[in-house]
Amino acid sequence: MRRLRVPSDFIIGAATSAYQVEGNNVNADWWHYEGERLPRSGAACDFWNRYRDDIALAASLGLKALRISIAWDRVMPSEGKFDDEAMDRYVDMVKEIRGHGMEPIVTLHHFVNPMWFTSKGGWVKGENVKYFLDFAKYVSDSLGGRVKYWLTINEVNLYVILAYLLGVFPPFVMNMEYMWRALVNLLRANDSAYEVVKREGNQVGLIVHISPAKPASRFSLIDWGLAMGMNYVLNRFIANALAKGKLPDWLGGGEVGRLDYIGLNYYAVAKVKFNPLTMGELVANKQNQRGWVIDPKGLRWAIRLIRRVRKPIMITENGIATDDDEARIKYIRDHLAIAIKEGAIGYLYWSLLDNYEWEIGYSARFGIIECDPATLTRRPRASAYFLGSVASSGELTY
Ligand code: IFM
Repeated sequence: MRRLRVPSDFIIGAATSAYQVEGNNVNADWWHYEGERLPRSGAACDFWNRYRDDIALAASLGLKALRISIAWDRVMPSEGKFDDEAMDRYVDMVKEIRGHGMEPIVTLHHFVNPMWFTSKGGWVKGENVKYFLDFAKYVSDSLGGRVKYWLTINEVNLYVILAYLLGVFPPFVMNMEYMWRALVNLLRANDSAYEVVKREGNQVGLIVHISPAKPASRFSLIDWGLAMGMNYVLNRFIANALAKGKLPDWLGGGEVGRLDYIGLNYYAVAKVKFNPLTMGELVANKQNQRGWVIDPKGLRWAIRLIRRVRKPIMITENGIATDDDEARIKYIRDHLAIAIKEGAIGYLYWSLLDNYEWEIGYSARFGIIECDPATLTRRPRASAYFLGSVASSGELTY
């Protein structure tokens, strides 16, 4: 085993998102489609009521940061209306995180929109961006200077693929043109939200999801072609746009990419295989309940790709869905070592708790803390103590 010193300013913690842990986000577009096209989330982890205990538990493990998101659907349940009580609870969450000596890292948009926003045409309409900015301003005014690390939009590049190209997430659109339109609007929303949230001393970032695509068979030209296509649409387009700070002319041009640091979410590589029925599919790996192919070297590739943006990189998500906690510890060791060696500024494991994993419900367990979906009992796994001890000792053996 080798030893690695964790730089003293390197942030180690865990990540969550509002919809996946809070429960009963009844004004969200996602909630609207549950039961019909999506699994029910119900009370999720009931973080909305239990956050104080969860934050205390995270801190007791030794973690130094907790990433949360603010549910737009809760603080703006209908158009033009703000729910101050809901916002007060987020203010309290941030105070609790700080009070326990951890760094709060706050995301404004994590996949979910208020239903009223989606009914107005959602992200494909440029004129709707203003609603998000009203929300960003309200949140920024309410949280004031309590938050240093902000993240405007989670996985901007993957979200548009899931919601507007593959039709897996609401509003279930399968249209390439809509996907690009939504991406442009979200990137513009990021830039404007940056202006709204930016204050002296804070850091405002944007999150991208990078998953290097590889051909399932090195001997198949068609697999190579599919992998190249996926690398462009998912990985290279966003890296290039942010590195150049502008959109290509075919998307209308214009500056994009206002950010102080970049959040990088990396989980696995994508092995792409031709399938005559669906065109392409991803090869599944049984080691991961999500089926993703684990390869820590992919994180190095992702960091090097995103380095072109010339901004500090924080690993804002990295995780494995498994019941084999030894495998989770190995996963964390391997990826955290790469993150440190490649000069990232932080590493947030996904996720603090087993939670609602979108279109597959509660069947993927990413948590370092087990959360029983029936009883909501929390039980830290060995991986939680492992990550906490690295964070507090400043030393990683790998
Ligand atoms: O659960 C999600 C999270 O919401 C966004 N990034 C990927 C995670 C695992 O699928």
